[in-house]
Amino acid sequence: MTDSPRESSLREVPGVDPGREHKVRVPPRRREASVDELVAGVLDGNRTMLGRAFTLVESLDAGHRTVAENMLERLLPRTGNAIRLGISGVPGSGKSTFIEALGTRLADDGHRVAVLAVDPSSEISGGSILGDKTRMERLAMHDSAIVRPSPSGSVPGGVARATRESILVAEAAGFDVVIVETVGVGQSETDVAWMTDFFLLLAITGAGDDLQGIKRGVLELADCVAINKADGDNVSRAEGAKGQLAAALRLLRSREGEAAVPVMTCSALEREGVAEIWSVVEARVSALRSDGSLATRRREQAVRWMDQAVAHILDSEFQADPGMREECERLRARVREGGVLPFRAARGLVDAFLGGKRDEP
Ligand SMILES: Nc1nc2c(ncn2[C@@H]2O[C@H](COP(=O)(O)OP(=O)(O)OP(=O)(O)O)[C@@H](O)[C@H]2O)c(=O)[nH]1
Ligand SMILES: [Mg+2]
Repeated sequence: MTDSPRESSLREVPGVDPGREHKVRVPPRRREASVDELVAGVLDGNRTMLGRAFTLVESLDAGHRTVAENMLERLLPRTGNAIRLGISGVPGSGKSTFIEALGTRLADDGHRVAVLAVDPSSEISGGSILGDKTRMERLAMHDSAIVRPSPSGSVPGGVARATRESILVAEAAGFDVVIVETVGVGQSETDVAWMTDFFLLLAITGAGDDLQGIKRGVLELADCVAINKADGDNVSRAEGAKGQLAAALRLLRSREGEAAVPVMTCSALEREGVAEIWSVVEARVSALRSDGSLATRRREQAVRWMDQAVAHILDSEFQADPGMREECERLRARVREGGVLPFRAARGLVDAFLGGKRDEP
């Protein structure tokens, strides 16, 4: 990895005393990098440029979007070569600890590992839960790894888009394992399952050997479930939960020909079972790759990405339209009073918005 030193500059500042010129050191003003510089820097694995490329794809600014899309288009031929692993689980299930254990192991073995976080709470609160406590100190310091927290203060759908694009940036920079961590909140698990090759669900046992807060819909997306914290006096509870879950999964996925979803136990803290889980991931992804279904899965993901983008673009243009904002407020008040059917009000707003668009020169 090469790091370029931050440019510092000396600028001439006219002095108060006529005839004498003072030279004052001013903080460097960061010039925006050109698409050429970004592309070259990312392909070269330059960390500074990589950071700027991530920041760029996270930006909501319309000008930045154009640069980001031009950059991504140029990087695209160099993408697609990583194993994309999505990891989710309830808060505190040990995702970050697991990624620290797996990531350092892979990096020590010669892999290049990028970790990206999807934190949908940043879209609501503007803050980033995952960013504050990544618990990946060793991995973040590793020469062959990069840990990128979730962008904060985004728009709905913005984090997912930025993460999808960040995967491409990381692949173009030569990372061969991309891990996406997400807290199990809202739409985020589905989003992550739809941007990765393998979706690993981390579970933990509750008071008994029941599993905490697993949603059926999320279970259906999982390619493997790992019951974490199988250590100390929790081992037998974890083993009990494993048996129950395996039985439940057999019922859930009883369609003929469908392979059973592996259920495993591990201790991220003690780094037990982590290598075994990675073997499952590797075997599955290479099987998908060799029979062509990985390419199919990724193409279907790309189509879904486009469909979602249409909805997001329309929504953000609608929200940004000043005329619509007033009209929305007016109709919200009427809906609140019960004076108009919500669906009819929405229809009217959309018609007005599209009508306005058509009238534009
Ligand atoms: N005993 C035990 N504790 C663990 C294990 N893995 C994680 N922990 C602990 O569980 C707590 C939460 O771990 P994190 O890795 O931050 O969990 P997380 O799922 O990333 O949490 P959020 O990002 O907040 O959703 C920490 O105190 C960890 O030390 C494990 O395998 N065994
Ligand atoms: Mg975490």
